[in-house]
Amino acid sequence: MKTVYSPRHLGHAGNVELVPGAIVPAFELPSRAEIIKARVEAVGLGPILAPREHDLAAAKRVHTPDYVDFLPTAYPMWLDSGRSGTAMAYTWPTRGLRGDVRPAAIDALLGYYSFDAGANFVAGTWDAIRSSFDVALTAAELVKGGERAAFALCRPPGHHAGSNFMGGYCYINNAAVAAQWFRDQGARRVSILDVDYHHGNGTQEIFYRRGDVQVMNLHADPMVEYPFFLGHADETGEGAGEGFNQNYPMPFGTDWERWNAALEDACGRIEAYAPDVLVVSLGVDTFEHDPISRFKLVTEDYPKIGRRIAKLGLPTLIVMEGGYAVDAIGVNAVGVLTGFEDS
Ligand code: 6XA
Ligand code: ZN
Repeated sequence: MKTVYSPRHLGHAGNVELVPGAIVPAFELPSRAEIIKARVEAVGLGPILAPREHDLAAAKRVHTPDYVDFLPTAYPMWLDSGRSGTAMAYTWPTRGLRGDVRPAAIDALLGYYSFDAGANFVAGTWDAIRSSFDVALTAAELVKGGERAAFALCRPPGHHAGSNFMGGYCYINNAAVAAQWFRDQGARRVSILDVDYHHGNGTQEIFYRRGDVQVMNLHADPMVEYPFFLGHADETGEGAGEGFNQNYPMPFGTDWERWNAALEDACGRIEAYAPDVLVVSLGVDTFEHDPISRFKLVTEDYPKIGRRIAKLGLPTLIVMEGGYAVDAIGVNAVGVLTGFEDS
């Protein structure tokens, strides 16, 4: 399997994040992607390719143009306002406030275009976002060109980013952009399977009213876990999208047996939908030792995920999302890929 990777993610570093009670160094670290890349090399998964540059028009197929255009301006505006360090949102146009007026100040724009304080900017953030987008589309091209599968080693991740908002370390929704790109290239139906520990609220929101992109999401119950405000089992799509969104919220402590039952059900629905191509949002924060998550998958489970996905027999783009147990992230993420390759 070919991997697409860019070192331009490295500038998205030194970020901080707000967790209950404190501002701490962000869990979403540059070393995550470097360790996965090193593991790809160590197991000889296949060649590692640099991304080709793509027009941002592809991002504007799933995000609003004003949102995409805001992203490169955010940090320069932050500097122009006399600040340095991390640009972070702190005010949101929630219920009772005006969400229909786009404000002018960077402090307000950060909140206007986000749902939490988890998508922050430092000097290298835009370049990393841009490279992550290019990585996803370059890997999508490999799949379109006939590869059975390709791995987009995206950083930053994307599945929390919706049509006009960022959050949860995500800015451009790489998996959604790729799914739309496949549609635009002639795929009639695309399935997205999101196996990250957290609900992919952005992906759900983008395709919620569409029947041409099916979205399957396995994640921790949003009643008790981030992103809290979406991801319940009764969210099944609307209008033309009715029946094409499926959520599998699961309790803290979920182990392989329970998680695998959800995976089986999701795979059955994908088989019934019979898409032309599959996009996998791959998070390995379901791991028992993940520092911010509470599922109990073990390292031996990850190749099983890859084998089950491979059994679908679909052209498959695998897009990297979360996973914060840095010591194990390479073995676990690449375990999914080698499991796929072995079957
Ligand atoms: C909020 C947790 C952000 C989770 C990001 C993630 N502090 N999403 O892994 O998949
Ligand atoms: Zn996650």
